[in-house]
Amino acid sequence: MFTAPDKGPFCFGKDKTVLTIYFAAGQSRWPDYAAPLRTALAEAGIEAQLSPQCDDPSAVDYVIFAPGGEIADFTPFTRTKAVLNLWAGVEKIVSLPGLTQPLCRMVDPALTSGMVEWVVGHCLRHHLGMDRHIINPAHIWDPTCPPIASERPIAMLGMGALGEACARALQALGFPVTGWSRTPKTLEGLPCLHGEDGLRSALGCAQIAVLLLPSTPDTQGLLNAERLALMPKGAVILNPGRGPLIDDDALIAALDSGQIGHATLDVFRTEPLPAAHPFWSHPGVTVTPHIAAETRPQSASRVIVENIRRGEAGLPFLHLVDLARGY
Ligand code: NDP
Ligand code: OXD
Repeated sequence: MFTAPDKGPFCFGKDKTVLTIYFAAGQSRWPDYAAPLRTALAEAGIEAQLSPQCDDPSAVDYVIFAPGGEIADFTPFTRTKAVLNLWAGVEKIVSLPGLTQPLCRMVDPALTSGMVEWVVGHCLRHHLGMDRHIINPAHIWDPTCPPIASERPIAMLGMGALGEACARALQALGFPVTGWSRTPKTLEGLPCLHGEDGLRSALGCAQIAVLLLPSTPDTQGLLNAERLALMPKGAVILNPGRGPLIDDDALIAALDSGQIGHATLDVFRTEPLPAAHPFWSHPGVTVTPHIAAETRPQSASRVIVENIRRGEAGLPFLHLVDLARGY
């Protein structure tokens, strides 16, 4: 049986189904999520037994999940109508054994805001050359003004929920942004390319490239030596997407040669980034510890509950992952 350790099951009416929802997103997250999830369920009029414990997987209607959570095999979850991920990235889930249930990734307005702030902040750091003035031990008076935004083309690789929001925010500051995605897209006022030719063309003029692609078999090592060489000399790379998008050795070589001026990296092939990894000590690399954006319990709980509501109403789930495609 499921237990609701602190509050017990929700019961708002005698004749309604009480759903069983298993919070399998890690015990450490439960204290932050318990109240917002219960509030969102109550607001949606959904009766549920919500618990971070599960004694009977075959009785679970919905699983709330995160990588590193409690489930390594979905086979016993025979009745489960959807797995609702708290993360946007799903590469650690799509290949878990027994996952035949619909998988929904997280598109959370607060997570999107966080990503927009990280991307805009780091673009502006490089665009304005802020480091020159922040770290200036010799007190050099160099009045060179940076170009204005309209003179600094940016490539946004990945034009999904996060990429498009970041592209629009950068555009609003005046940067000419070219997007790139897997499929052709027509977006109001925002050029978006696709395919190998599109990638070459987006990189060919980009002084800053932002990687907001998922990690899939098709995107492994996407930014390799050949593609880094397409960029204007001294270009900047921002990677808040996933570590495997970049060929690490090719990036170090491009930084050493000056082809790439700087790389600000939030995600890595191995996390935490191993102490001996050359990224830590390379003067052309800024490491941030996978903090670009985080799912927030209040807003994410509403997204999760909306999907449960849709599942119960027989409506299509939002943010459904294509397991074969990997995102
Ligand atoms: P979406 O699924 O909404 O968007 C993914 C985008 O990548 C789409 O535009 C898609 O193209 C494009 N894409 C996928 N595969 C390819 C390919 N082979 N070639 C070209 N384009 C491709 O994801 P989100 O925007 O929500 O998130 C993007 C990634 O950001 C996540 O997968 C995750 O890895 C990372 N992330 C990092 C965080 C952090 O803190 N560092 C926080 C949250 C997310 P199309 O539109 O044609 O399908
Ligand atoms: C995510 C992340 O995918 O935090 O949500 O990286």
